[in-house]
Amino acid sequence: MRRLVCITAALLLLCASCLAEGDGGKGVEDLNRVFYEIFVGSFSDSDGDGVGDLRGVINRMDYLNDGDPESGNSLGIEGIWLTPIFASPSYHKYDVTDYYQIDPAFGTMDDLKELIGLCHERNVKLILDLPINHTGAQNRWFKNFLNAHMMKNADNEYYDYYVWIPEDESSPAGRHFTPSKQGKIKYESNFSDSMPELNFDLPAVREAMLNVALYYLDLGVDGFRFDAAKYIYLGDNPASVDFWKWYVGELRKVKPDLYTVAEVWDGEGVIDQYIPATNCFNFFVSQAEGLIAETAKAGNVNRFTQYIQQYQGKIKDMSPYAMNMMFVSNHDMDRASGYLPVSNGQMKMAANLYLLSPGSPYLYYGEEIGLKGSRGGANTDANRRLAMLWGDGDTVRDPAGATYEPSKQVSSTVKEQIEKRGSLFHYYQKLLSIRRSHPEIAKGEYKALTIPDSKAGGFVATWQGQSVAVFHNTTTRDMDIDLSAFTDLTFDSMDAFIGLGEAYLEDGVLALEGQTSAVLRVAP
Ligand SMILES: [Ca+2]
Ligand SMILES: [Ca+2]
Repeated sequence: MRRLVCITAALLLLCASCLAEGDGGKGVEDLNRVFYEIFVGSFSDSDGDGVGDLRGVINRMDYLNDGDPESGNSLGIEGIWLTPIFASPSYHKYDVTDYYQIDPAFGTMDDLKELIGLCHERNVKLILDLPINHTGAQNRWFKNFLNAHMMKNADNEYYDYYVWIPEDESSPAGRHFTPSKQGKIKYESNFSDSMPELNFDLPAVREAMLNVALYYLDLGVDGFRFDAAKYIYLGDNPASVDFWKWYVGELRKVKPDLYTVAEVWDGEGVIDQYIPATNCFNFFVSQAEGLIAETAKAGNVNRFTQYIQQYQGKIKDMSPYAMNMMFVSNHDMDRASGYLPVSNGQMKMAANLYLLSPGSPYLYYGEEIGLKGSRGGANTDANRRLAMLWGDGDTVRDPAGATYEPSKQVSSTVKEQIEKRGSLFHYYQKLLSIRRSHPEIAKGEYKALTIPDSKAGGFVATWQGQSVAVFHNTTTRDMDIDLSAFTDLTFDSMDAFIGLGEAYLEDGVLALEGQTSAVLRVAP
């Protein structure tokens, strides 16, 4: 009897901690994970038709995360973002025909369930890309909408499902409307004529889109990446922000530890408006001209660490769920290895800077092998979404329309890089391992350790009473850094270093070679 009471008490305690997860963002620490963006059609092909698919992702789970952090056989990512997988006529699938069907080229609902199960066995979160601002023109909802207008049936439930104006009315400034032969109307289509924009003033539309997300949460996914989040009401940020506050709030009611990240591709001031509603990608630091690349190219690390400290403080004041979500490139951008050469160490320094930072950073598939691809003269996004180079007979092919010159592609495949010591793959693997074994970096309280008159810099991160410090030297010059000159902290030991050179700690002086980062244990 006594034993039973103990078990009951333990269960009660467990439940209490479950509830606390979603209470005021307490569970957010577990979400500070490295995510890996998979452009599904270009990743891995399981059935020989040349198109990547969900079974392909399942087959590659050991590569991504084999569930054993000590094995050294996998990259060690902690979350996966799948670009859209719903039925759609395009290769990119951002124009959805049916939100309740997996595109047949990508697999089945059972495949998705299997992938979710596999991820969760290995403590990997899985999020789906949710393009809900617009549907595809093949969507049944849009067909019903056009029919309702053709029949002039204003009572039809789909009559106002999409944003429309009479054909003789001119489009509001800055917005694009497409004339429809059916029904003498023009429908809003800011992205493409084949991507009609839903009318989120209609409660039925909000409910329909909420149900889509609830369906997949029920299936077990951990959250979503929200496509085109600022276009819900084009040019009206407060109305779009209110929408996401409501939407995420409803989802969090059923899943307190929900993970969300929105694409608000804009300046920091606009992104800031959305943070109280949902976490957002940090576009400010990404791409060739972003702060990560700038700092990686022998830039001043102190400017970077001061920015992170300021940004962390700012977003945490805005939301208890806030996380800094940094990345260098994604499927809409030129590949990072084009402007951060692997050969001169700049790609590695960029990785050090943002992956040894707090929050939930992203890798775009292939970055870990230096995969290349840019829009180029052909002006096609397909070049930014080229087939993963497995080198082991995987039949995945470049998407339709890709024109990237194969001779410009990285020569070394996944298979070759796994077999080769010192490859970029092994570099990323080691970097993620360092991050994982120092949870203070991802989850901790961040404080910049500014080094006066130096381009080298660092920070201290404290979590659960433990502190580590990270220092970066992005220049090619070796440095001796007298730590006592700028901090009262005592450093116990050198825990790890990673980069082109080495690092040593002796008598309070950190010898940090060029293009190298060091992780030091701070005395309590
Ligand atoms: Ca396939
Ligand atoms: Ca819209």
